[in-house]
Amino acid sequence: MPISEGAKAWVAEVAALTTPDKIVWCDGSEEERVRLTEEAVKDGVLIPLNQDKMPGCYLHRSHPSDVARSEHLTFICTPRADEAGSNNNWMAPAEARDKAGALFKNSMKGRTMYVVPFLMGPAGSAFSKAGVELTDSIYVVLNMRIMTRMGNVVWDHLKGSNDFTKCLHSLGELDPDKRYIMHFPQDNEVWSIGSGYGGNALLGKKCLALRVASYLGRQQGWLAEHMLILGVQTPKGDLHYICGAFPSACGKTNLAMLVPPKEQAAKGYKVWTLGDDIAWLRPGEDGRLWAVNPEAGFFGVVPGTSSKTNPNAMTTIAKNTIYTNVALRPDGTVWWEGHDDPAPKEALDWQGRPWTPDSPERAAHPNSRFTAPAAQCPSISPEWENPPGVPISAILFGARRQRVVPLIYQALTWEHGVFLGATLSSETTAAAAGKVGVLRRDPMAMLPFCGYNMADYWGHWLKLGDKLKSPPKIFRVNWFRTGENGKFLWPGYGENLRVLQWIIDRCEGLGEAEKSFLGYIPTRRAIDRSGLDVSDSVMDQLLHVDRIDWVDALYGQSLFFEKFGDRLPESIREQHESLARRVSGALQQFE
Ligand code: GTP
Ligand code: SPV
Ligand code: MN
Repeated sequence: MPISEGAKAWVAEVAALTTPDKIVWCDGSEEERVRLTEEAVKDGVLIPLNQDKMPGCYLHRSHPSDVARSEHLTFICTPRADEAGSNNNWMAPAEARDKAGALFKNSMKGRTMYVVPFLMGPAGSAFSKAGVELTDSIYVVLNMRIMTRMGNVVWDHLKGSNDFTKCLHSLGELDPDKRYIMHFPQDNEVWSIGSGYGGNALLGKKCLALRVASYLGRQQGWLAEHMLILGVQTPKGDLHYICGAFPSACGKTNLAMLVPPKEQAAKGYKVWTLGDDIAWLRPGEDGRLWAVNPEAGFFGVVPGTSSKTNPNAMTTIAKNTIYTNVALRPDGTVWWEGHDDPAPKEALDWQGRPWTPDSPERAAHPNSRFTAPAAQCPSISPEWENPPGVPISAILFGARRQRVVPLIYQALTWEHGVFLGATLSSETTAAAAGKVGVLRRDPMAMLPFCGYNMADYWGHWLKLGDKLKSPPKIFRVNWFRTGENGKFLWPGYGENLRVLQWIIDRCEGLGEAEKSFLGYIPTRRAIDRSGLDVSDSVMDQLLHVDRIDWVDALYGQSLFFEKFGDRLPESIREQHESLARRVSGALQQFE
């Protein structure tokens, strides 16, 4: 198919503003990948790794001030501030275009502008969305090639239409003081300048597939979520698909690629991977909720990845992978904290500086990442590119909470489940610039990614539930509870399947539970611990809920909800009040 006319006109317009030396239209071919990779190596953007040990793998080092998403420089630029809500930074569209426009002026002088057509979702699917990213970063092009369906496939998909998201990106000066990530959802447009890092620069990911898509989803009756998608095959042969929303660096990739522990594998459990970061959800004609992964690759956290924690990821990233900000060993292979191998005697750290095990700093950046094709994952589901997606049995909301939140509990109803999502809070991680380990509210793990007012978003969740004859059951999970010694109580990773087993039991009307003031909590014996070294007392600590803690939590929830004023859906207010009543009832019983 010919290139859409709207794309040609827009490219000319942007070229006039940014004045690149050269314009390259990307076609997505293998020949193009080889040529661009060679160029990136020549320019020092990519360092080839040991091609015998790691075929097709390269290392990229970011600017040290550009290693995570910049949430404080990310704006939703809707005509009115209340459309963006207190969950977003807002700027008036005209002001945003002026501010960023001034930075884009001549920003590509002396550089090449790449035209990167890309699809979020499989080609030919009515649910897929097209985008065109104009960028002066060859690293962005090569990453987009892995993370999306990139190239001529897009023009075929569009069939001449101009229905694509305009994604404008320039590295600018890579100066945090001259950096903006601006979203104009009403215009289906994103402008990003001054950063080359993942979520700030690969505009198909968080910018299109979450912020813009969530805005469109509200208008069109679907949801764009920060969720993994996995399938669990039970010994009976049934398949249950599960989505999980966990904040950044809280375990989505690991859960999505879970390898069953020996005991469970022997019983006949099998886990399939469909997506590790983003899910688009729609009600199906059968009254169930269906999920599609719009991405084609994984942009995953490297540190902590090993054959012990995530063997499927280790296989996935053994070839054709771009590593960002990890350490380089003398033999041209990479290393990071938590790698299978012990610390190398000498290496170059993520900034290319000599490093030894005695160095005070970490060898790999805590937010170092791999970019790898999803198709390389050994557990990739045969259904992962199925245009209508897969039907969802359960939705998990998970986060990092050292205290207060038990390992697992189940919501009483869909409305209560939406409330569990709305009150999700987590200790911050290195995935966004800022302090690590600070507790913050992160509703549905979407605080940094919801393209409109969060109160309206909760309303949209509630309305969508009304359309579902068989809504997924909703659960809250927490792999990160710690004991007195500060160590994690739950072994996590593959052993999380034991928690999924209870979740599936509950979906099938089984699974022993006690009704607590929080929701349904499994009895100690309802979690399968066969072959696992977790004592009864540790299990009790994991499942314990403390009433005083929840009096405190209720107060924090009120303060948070106040920020949304009258827009807060009545049903969320009711859920909060009924939790308060249940907690105080529990307190009276306690006294
Ligand atoms: P984003 O890509 O930022 O959205 O992150 P993610 O949610 O996919 O998180 P990921 O699976 O990459 O995990 C982040 C960190 O949490 C890694 O360092 C993991 O080793 C660690 N982690 C993941 N699952 C578990 C678990 O079950 N228990 C413990 N203790 N740590 C875990
Ligand atoms: C996250 O931070 O949630 C990520 C990485 O998945 S990024 O693409 O930078 O958003
Ligand atoms: Mn993420």
